[in-house]
Amino acid sequence: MSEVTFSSWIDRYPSLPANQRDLNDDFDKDGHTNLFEYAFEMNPTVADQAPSLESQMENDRLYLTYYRVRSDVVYTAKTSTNLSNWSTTGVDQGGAGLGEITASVAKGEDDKRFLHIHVELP
Ligand SMILES: [Ca+2]
Repeated sequence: MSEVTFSSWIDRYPSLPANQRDLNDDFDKDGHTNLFEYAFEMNPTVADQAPSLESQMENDRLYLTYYRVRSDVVYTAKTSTNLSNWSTTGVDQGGAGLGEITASVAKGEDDKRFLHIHVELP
């Protein structure tokens, strides 16, 4: 079984122009970089919807459930109270490995609390 890599994945889309094949390109202008589309098994040539992330607040704790697809991608849940400064402080990453992962963070004393998934290819 051969491992899928970013470059083998992007090669599945021959219609992507040569200058739109890097990690940070967004050929379909859907706001998702090619890396993000790779990490969440989206289509980089079609402006598709964001992956299904399920969030819920329970007992003053915010939970975010998502699916880790790629073994070479590092998925990190980060939290913010203002959507501009993000950190992993206090975030429970929900475990290692692939598959369904639920990250969570305590709401704390702040009025607002956000969680998102940051992806990178080391
Ligand atoms: Ca895109």
